[in-house]
Amino acid sequence: MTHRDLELMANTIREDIVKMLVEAGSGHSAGPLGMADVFTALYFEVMNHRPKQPDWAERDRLFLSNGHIVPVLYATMAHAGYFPIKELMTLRKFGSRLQGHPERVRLPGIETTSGPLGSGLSQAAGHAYALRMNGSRSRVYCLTGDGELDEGNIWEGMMWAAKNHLSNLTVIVDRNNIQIDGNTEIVMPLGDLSKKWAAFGWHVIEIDGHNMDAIISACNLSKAVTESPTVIIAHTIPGKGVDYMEYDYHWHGIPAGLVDVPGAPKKADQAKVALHELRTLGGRIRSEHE
Ligand SMILES: Cc1ncc(C[n+]2csc(CCOP(=O)(O)OP(=O)(O)O)c2C)c(N)n1
Ligand SMILES: [Mg+2]
Repeated sequence: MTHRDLELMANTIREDIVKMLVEAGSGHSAGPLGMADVFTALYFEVMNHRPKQPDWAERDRLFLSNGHIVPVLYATMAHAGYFPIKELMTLRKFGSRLQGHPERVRLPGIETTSGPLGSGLSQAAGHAYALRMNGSRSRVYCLTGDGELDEGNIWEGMMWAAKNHLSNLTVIVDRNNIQIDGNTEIVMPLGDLSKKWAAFGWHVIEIDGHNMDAIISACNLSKAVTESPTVIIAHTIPGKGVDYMEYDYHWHGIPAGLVDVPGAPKKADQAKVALHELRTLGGRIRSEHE
């Protein structure tokens, strides 16, 4: 796929995220919309995987540590061919394979159960260590939130991964500057994240998390680092693509259409406005059918 096609795929994934959350009547909007470009790059360009053979031993693994952004993972997996796209509309329904936080044993292709923040990096590091012991060439990609870095276990995992020179591990931090109740620098300042990860022994790359070339280059570069694990700090816009959601932490954990939020359309119009914006790429194309 060309990078332009990848950008369009990310936009389609954003539309599906809005639709599935509206259908569920609950769930997280900001993080999933912000990470659609990164997930598209991973599943359509970077990772070595087989959607029709999710347990393929030589696959690269994706550990979603910030489990609440799983709508973007489900939507990307469906478009990559893991399961039918129409199943996305079962999100959060009783008995569905697509729960509000991912469960490894429910849906083939999910590598770890998550939701409780802070555990995924340690799990990913352990898995990377085991792969190396087995002589595997597979890589592990671990996704974390920035607010999630407030969890102490993350920093233990960072030390352990660096100590063991886990160069087959790439962490991608969603640096969107929001968390559940506010902006990260107000709730718990993270300061200079690059310097912190570097001080813990990691190779650090900082990118614009909406720039397809930058995402793909950073992931490829991480494959060439041999002495340490790599962290990609991806600067993203929470709620990306839906103007009234962008940068606003109130959209961390609600879908369009549930509540009136200052600065947003009335709740009855939120879904329609969001989908129209995504379909017209924020007014960059004139009609939804162009
Ligand atoms: C151990 C734990 N504590 C609290 C929560 C509740 N919680 C879910 S998401 C979230 C905010 C995390 O911030 P960030 O990782 O930046 O996610 P974003 O808001 O950017 O999507 C919190 C506190 C949780 N899931 N797990
Ligand atoms: Mg965040």
